[in-house]
Amino acid sequence: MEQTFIMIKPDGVQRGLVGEIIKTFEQKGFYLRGMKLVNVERPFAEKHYEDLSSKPFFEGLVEYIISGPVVAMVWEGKNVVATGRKVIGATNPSASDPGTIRGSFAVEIGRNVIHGSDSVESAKKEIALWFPDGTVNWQSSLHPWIYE
Ligand code: YYY
Ligand code: MG
Repeated sequence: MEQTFIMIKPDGVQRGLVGEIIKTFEQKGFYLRGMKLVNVERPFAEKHYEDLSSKPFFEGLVEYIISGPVVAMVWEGKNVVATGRKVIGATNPSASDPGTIRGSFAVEIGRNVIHGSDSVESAKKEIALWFPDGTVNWQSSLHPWIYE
């Protein structure tokens, strides 16, 4: 099944939103496959956001990501990449729909609480970067009650 990379950014951790965010993905019916709390080194943050290196906000973005621990996760499920992006909400919290994570918990684009892969291809790249030793393979006993 499809997997995505989700990261609770330093503001999400500092503000105590870890449980709330995990709950959202769990209750939707996605499966947690990997999770770790990490202090990100600058070169690693630059690598994660390398596609944005020419953007004017890149330096500030890297500073933000290394400003405190983040929670890195792999979630699995049907259409989890696209659905995960919907659950997270638009990049700028001013435009995120109410009820989305960013719509509910964020105000500024540079403090938008959470990252989610934008395509299946970038999910694969990000999971390989953040979880080089692989993730945990398990099957929820509730699977037939969530998936037909
Ligand atoms: O995938 P997503 O996080 O929704 O947006 P991206 O376009 O990939 O940008 C990554 C990250 O960069 C965004 O979550 C906040 C920050 N950012 C910013 O600070 N200012 C912008 N104008 C655009 C993005
Ligand atoms: Mg992105």
